Amino acid sequence: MQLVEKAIGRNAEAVILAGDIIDRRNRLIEAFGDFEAGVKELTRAGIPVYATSGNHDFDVLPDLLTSLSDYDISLLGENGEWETVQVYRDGAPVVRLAGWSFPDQHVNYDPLEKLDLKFTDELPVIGVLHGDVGRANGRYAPITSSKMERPGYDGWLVGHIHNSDLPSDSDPVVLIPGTPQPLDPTERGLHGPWALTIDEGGVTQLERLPVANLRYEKVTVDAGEMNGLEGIPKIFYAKTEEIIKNSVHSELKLLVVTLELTGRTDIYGDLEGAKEQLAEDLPRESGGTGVTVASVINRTLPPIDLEEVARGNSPPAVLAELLLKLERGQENQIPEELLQKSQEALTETYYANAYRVLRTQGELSPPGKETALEILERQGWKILDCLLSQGKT
Ligand SMILES: [Mn+2]
Repeated sequence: MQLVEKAIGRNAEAVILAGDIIDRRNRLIEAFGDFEAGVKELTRAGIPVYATSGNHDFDVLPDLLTSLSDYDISLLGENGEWETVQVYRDGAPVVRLAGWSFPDQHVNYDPLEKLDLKFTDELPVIGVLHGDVGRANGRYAPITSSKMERPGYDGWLVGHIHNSDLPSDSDPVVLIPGTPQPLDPTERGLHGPWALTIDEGGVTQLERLPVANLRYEKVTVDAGEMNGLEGIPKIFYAKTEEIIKNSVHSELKLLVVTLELTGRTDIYGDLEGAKEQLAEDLPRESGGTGVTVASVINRTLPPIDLEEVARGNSPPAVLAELLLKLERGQENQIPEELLQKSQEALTETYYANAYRVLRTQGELSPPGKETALEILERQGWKILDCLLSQGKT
C-alpha cells in the first residue's frame, strides 16, 4: 500500500513489477486482497500496472490477472514470447516497454537470445524480465550481461535477486530492484521500490524509495577495550541509531540485528555465557522503530599471548602450539587424527534425526574441513582459557 501511495503521490506513468510477486507455494491467499486493493487504487488514479512473471509465479500470475480483468493491469510477454507496449503521458506515448515472462518454473536459456522486437518509433525502450543477471547458465533464466547492450534499448529492469543492485559500469542501465521487503536475515541493507525518470535520451534518474518497514542488519561491537559487559549497550545503541537515522525516509518499524562481538578481551569468558542475556536485554523501542536481536555471535578471543604460552611442554603449551598453527593456516601440521575425529563428530550431528527436515529441504549443507577447523579453533581457545585460569588460582 505504501508503494501505491508513492506511485500516486509522484504521479507515475506506470507501475512495473518484474516477477515473483506471488509465491506459488502458498498460493497468494493472504496477499491477494492487498494486491487487488492496490491495483484497484492505481487504476482509479489512472496508473497502469505492467507485470512479468517469474519462476515462482509463472502459472499463478496469469491466472490472477485474469481475475483482475476489470483493472488496468497486464502481463507482458506471456509464455516467454517477447511483447512490447507503449506507456503514455497525457495521451501521448513516451516510453516503450519490452517484456518477457517466465513460461515455466525452470528456464535454462538466456531469454535475450529470443528477443527480436522491431520498433517503428523513436521512443526510449526499457526491457523488463525476470532472471539471473550475469550468469552463464542455470535454471532461472541466466542472462548474459553483454546481451543487454543492444541498439535501441535504454535500460533494463530485472527481477529475481532479492537484494537490489545497480551495477555502475553497465550501459545501458541495468537495475535489479530487489524485493520491497527483506525476506530473511541475510537480506541486509535497504529494500523498497525504485522510481525511474525517463526522457527521450533514456533513463535520466534512478531513485530508491525505501518504504520497507523491516530491515535486517549486522552490528559489530569491538569488545577489545572493555572490562565489563556494561560497555556493550552504549555502542550497540549508537550503531543501531545510526542505521535508523539513515533509514529516515523508510517508515522503518522493525530493525532485526545480528550482533557480532569481536576483539581480544578479558571478558571473553563472560561474553560466552552472556549471549542469551544480551539478546534478551538489548531490544528496545527507538522513536517508533523496534530494535530486536536475532542472535549474538561471540568472535572475541581471550587476551592470551599464544607464542608466550606455547613455550615448554605443559598441556597449555601444546594446545597453544596447535592454535598457532590453526591461526597461521598450517592445516597440514594439524594431527590427522584430531581433524578426522572433529569431522566425524560434525558429520554425526549433521545426520542426526533432529536435523532431518532442514537437511532434506537443502537448508543445511554437510560439514566440510573448513567448518571442522573453525570449530577446533574456537573450542581450543575455550579450553586454553580454562586451563590458564585454573593454573592462576
Ligand atoms: Mn525468481
